[in-house]
Amino acid sequence: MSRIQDQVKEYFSFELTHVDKNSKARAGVIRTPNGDIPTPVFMPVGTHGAVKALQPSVLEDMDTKIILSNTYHLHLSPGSDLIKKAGGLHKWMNWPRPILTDSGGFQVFSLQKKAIKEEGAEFRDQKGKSILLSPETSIEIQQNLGSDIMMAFDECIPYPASKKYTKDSIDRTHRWLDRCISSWTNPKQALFGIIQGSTYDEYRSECAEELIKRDLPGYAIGGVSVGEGPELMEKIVTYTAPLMPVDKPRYVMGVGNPEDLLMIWENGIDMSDCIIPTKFARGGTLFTNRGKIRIKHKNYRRDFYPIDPNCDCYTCKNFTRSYVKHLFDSNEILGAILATAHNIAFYKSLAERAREAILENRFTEFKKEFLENYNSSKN
Ligand code: PRF
Ligand code: ZN
Repeated sequence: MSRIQDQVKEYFSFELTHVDKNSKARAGVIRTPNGDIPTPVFMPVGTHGAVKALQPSVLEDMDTKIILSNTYHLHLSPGSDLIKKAGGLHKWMNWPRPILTDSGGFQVFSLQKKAIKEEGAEFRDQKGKSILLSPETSIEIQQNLGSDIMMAFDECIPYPASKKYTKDSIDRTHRWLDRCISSWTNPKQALFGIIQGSTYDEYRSECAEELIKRDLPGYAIGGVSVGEGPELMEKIVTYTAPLMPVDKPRYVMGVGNPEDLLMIWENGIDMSDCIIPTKFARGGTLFTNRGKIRIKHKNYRRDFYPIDPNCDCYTCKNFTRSYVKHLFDSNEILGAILATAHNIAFYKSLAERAREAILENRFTEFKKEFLENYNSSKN
């Protein structure tokens, strides 16, 4: 029997279509059993098996290619055995396209009360029951869910971290990675490794080297956007991305604002996810090509323009700012629905425009022009 790393190649692959001639930005296609994903791609977050406020048919109409869901939350409720019984997460939530699941590492480590041991991470659920999430349980849960891409169980190192803490943590994350690989039995699901290393170049290099030895289908940069600020994040991504294999997808986890996306794409990153577009939408913050707007502001009361006149989403084609503001003012859930649909469409369009620009070797100009417009109302 061949290694799982070789078996997965029959079901999962990455094609690097083009690298921009004047930057490191790249366009490609990720092929999964549930569909192809042109890159760069932004993945909307569906933590509990639902992208908040959007039904799957709406995401399909918008041609969303892939969503992210979470091991940790679905394990706590309703449990992955139940979802397996229902036929897997795709069938259960009626989303036939690719799903990436995060391993739970990040979600557990964001908790106040937890104990990190060699075995895994121990924490208590809402009822006070002790739960251990380990490399083995994380992979078992992700295989029960049946996601197209699984993430390795890692420790997302908090910022700031000492060198000693970082070294001990990455060594343990690499031992955990080997246990993840040993538990990985389904070749229709790809396993991605996660590069940690905090702000230390030498540890980012060491992690990249260790992960590449394991010959995984894809690699991620973790441990960024954890409070280090945009300058340090750019420094880490700029340093780490070139250490990642050219012929595998590169993913930055949990990023970010439109500015952050342009930065990671410029550095040759292919994938990212973030709660920003969905979470901001529900709070009434909407993205436009001329910057963010707070739709509840009184100025929009008599504003009969669309959210973004250059957006062709359902919300912008059919409703005015005045109406969407009114929905928020009256606490109508349609406000959250229309706002979320717009923000997700905005992020999708940003990734698509970036891809076109890369294919035409004008990513740098595209980025400059986008940021000029995006920041134009700040003066
Ligand atoms: N590890 C995992 N998930 C994550 C992160 C990480 O470091 C981050 C950090 N931005 C977001 N989500 N497993
Ligand atoms: Zn719109």
